[in-house]
Amino acid sequence: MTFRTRYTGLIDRYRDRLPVHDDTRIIGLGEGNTPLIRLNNIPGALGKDVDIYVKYEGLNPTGSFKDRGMTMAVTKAVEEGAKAIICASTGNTSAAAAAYAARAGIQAFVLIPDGKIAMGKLAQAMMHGAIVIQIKGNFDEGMRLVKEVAEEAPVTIVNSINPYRLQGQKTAAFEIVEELGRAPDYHCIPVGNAGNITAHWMGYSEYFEQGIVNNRPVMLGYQAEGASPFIKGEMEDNPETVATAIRIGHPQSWDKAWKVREESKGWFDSRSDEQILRAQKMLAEKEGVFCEPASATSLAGAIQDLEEGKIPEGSTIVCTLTGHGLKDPDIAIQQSGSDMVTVDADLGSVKEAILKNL
Ligand code: AN7
Repeated sequence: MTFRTRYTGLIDRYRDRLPVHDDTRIIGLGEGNTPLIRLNNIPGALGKDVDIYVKYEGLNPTGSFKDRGMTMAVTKAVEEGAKAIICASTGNTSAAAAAYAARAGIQAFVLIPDGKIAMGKLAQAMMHGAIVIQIKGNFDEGMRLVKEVAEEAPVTIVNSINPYRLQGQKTAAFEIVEELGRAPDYHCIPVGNAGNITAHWMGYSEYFEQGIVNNRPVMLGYQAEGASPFIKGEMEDNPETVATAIRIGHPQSWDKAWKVREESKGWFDSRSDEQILRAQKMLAEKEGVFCEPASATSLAGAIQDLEEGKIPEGSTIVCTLTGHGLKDPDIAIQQSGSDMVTVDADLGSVKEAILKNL
């Protein structure tokens, strides 16, 4: 019997490709190494002959892809002597910042939009001991305030404008390539601040430029219709969407993401809240994969582009599912609540409920 080496997280695994030293104290929680799940039922339901894989980033320690960047950002902040970190967040960044700060023994401050953050994410930030500052404004206003306050107080910003975040997040592309033996033809990804699409392209390009693979994917970035500055071609001030994670009108990695689109010959497009929720439900019902609404934007994107022939049959597609479905139980229950039946607590009623649904 041989035992597998214990997986200790992405910094250990990709140490040579990340800006760490031999004696760097790693602040990690075993992040990365998430499953790449081939969809068995959805392509058939769409009547399309394609291989669609979902990279289930919801299985990271705090339930989103943010852990990849946060392990790097907090490791470096601690190495540089920081006693506190700060971020603005639509929820997942604050959950990750709170957890990694707790792990490091430093203080996290998180600015969140008042009332527009999914319940699971708020619970995480509070449980991990972050100081949660709700602002009467949206993410973009919070981001502006974080940049201003970091000039006046000893706090390290861990939003994706911190370059270590993208370094950590690029490892998702490494994992995909290693598993497929090549890069996919198309990579579909939800876009908010556009840090993740930028980081993926960095990862794919690193392997490509070093001759580890000889292809790179076409990068497809999808936004929610009500929060779609990349589709409108300009920043917007009042973003609105059910997918609160990507309720962002002033993306921080604006120029970088346009460059990704150009270099990968990709495109940006938007999907309605209805399409996003339909894709989320479809993944849960047909594949057993539960992601949060923002994450399903990638699949909603791929579905319409397949239907319209923009993505040809025969393609290998990877859709990033950025966050776990349990992050936002309210939306999930609202979507599915009508599926529940309430019956009397007797055998006849329970039996009837089963037989009429078989
Ligand atoms: C589930 O947590 O910006 O395009 O403050 O939580 O890299 O911003 C979250 C972003 C997609 C968009 N899916 O990624 C935050 C935050 C989920 C997310 C995105 C986010 P970027």
